Amino acid sequence: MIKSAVTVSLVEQARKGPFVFHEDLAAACRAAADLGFDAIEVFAPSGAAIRALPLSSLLRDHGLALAAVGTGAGMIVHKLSLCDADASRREQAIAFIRDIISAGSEFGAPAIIGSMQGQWNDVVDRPLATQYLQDGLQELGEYAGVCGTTLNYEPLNRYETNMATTLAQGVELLKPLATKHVRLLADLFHMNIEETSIAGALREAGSFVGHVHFVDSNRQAAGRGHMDYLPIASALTAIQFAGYASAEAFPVPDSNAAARQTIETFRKCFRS
Ligand code: LER
Ligand code: MN
Repeated sequence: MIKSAVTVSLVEQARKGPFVFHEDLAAACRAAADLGFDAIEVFAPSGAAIRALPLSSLLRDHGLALAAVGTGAGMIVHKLSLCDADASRREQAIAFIRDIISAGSEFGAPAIIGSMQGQWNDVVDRPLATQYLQDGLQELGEYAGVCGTTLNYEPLNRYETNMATTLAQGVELLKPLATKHVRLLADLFHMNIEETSIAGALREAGSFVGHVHFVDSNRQAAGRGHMDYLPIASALTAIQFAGYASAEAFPVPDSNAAARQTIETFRKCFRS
């Protein structure tokens, strides 16, 4: 059964980012539980920052799970990426992500690699960047397996990456890897920009889909844009997706209203 989640960002530099809740983890957990969400997804500054949170007690007290942990602070705050031309910077990127994988795994949560995948450029051409990214995903996927969790690789739209922008390109990137612990994150906002058919792309990617960012065409809460959710919900059901549909959306008009709108759309899609 598909489960619901809502994002909470604890990264100061991502204050204007597409996260439903910002800063106050306790308030976010209370609101998520009141609305009936199954889980929260946390975007934190680092693995150490995750360990320093009162996450166990908040999750337990509110009957919530941890759906996933984001790694984007590595890019936003430290400008680290898996495609960096400098080997020591790539190593720092790997170390940063490993620590988040480890911290998330203590709660059974996978980590997400979105912006930290990086981009190819004049210095690191596309084949070399692809090699660096695959090497990084292989190492980090193996590590996720050792930690008893998985890793979700997220294709992004063309304005955020020039690596994989569609699920099919994501599958192409992951297929040669020896590790089977890396799966795809299907973010409906990015897919709305890049895919010919969102439902078709989900069906094609099938069991590679490990996590969904559940959001509308305008990156607002599901139900506040012009996304056609019916074929998307049918595709996710058809591929027997049993992970999280996690609301990664702007807090418009405010966090609580965005969360409420999301769970209403989620129930229409997956619980009726
Ligand atoms: C970035 O646009 C995004 O969708 C995030 O999930 C990546 O960390
Ligand atoms: Mn996303």
